[in-house]
Amino acid sequence: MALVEKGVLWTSVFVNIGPAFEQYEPWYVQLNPRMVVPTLTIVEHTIPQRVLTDSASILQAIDADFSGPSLVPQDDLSRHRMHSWLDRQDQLRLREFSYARQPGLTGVALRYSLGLRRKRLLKQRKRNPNHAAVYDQKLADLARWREAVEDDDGIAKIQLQIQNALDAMDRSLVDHDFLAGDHYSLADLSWTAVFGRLEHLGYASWWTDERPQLSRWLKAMKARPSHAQATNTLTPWQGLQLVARVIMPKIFVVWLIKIAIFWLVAEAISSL
Ligand SMILES: N[C@@H](CCC(=O)N[C@@H](CS)C(=O)NCC(=O)O)C(=O)O
Repeated sequence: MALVEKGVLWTSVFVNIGPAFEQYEPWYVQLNPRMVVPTLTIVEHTIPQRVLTDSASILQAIDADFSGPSLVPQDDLSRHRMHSWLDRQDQLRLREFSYARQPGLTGVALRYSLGLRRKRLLKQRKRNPNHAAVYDQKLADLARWREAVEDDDGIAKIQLQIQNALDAMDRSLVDHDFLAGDHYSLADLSWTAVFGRLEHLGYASWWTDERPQLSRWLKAMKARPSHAQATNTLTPWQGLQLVARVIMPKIFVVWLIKIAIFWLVAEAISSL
């Protein structure tokens, strides 16, 4: 969204963070040793290629590096407000919250995937000993992540932090059109993405049934052309294809082994 707002030419590379776990492949680890999305590679003719990780840093670099409308307020008070909203977003453990609270079968699959992730990381560590240290860090991160998902009190605390932030936003939006003040900024951008995640988890009533200012603000954010151009929602069919592409070859191999065993047993019996 920030790239669209700035009028920068960009292309997206789809990284399947589950079930294919492409973020653990060595090519991605080299770009982003924390093995998370997003990652931004800035390719320009005039400056050497730069790789940026962590959304708050990515957003600030996009604003600083490219011309186009400024996404950082000029006055000190608004700039301070913007940074405090960015920090508040950065501190939320949204990944843990999402994995714990994702409803339905998707939720079951996501939580189950945490065990598969460990196996995949151990495999990648063995295959790529030159990256062993970063794989160890990721394994430690994964252990904390799994612990957090199972800790109901901890997840309830994250929920409270989110709801407190929403209350504060709703109050500040009484006097201003945007989170940092009277101008659209990186704070609006970054929190719009959080609302996308909360909506996906089924918490839209947190701003449709209560917090009217927030509801008005989010409608305006979603009406910006950058929202439609930058969000890419998978249809259920595309989601199914994504999972099938990873699972089907495995099922095929298992069936091949079963048929081979059956054939060997049948051969052994007939030769008796
Ligand atoms: N603070 C980081 C958080 C990134 C993050 O947690 N990304 C998750 C999205 S669910 C991810 O890539 N998870 C994959 C993994 O940890 O294996 C940022 O904003 O860039």
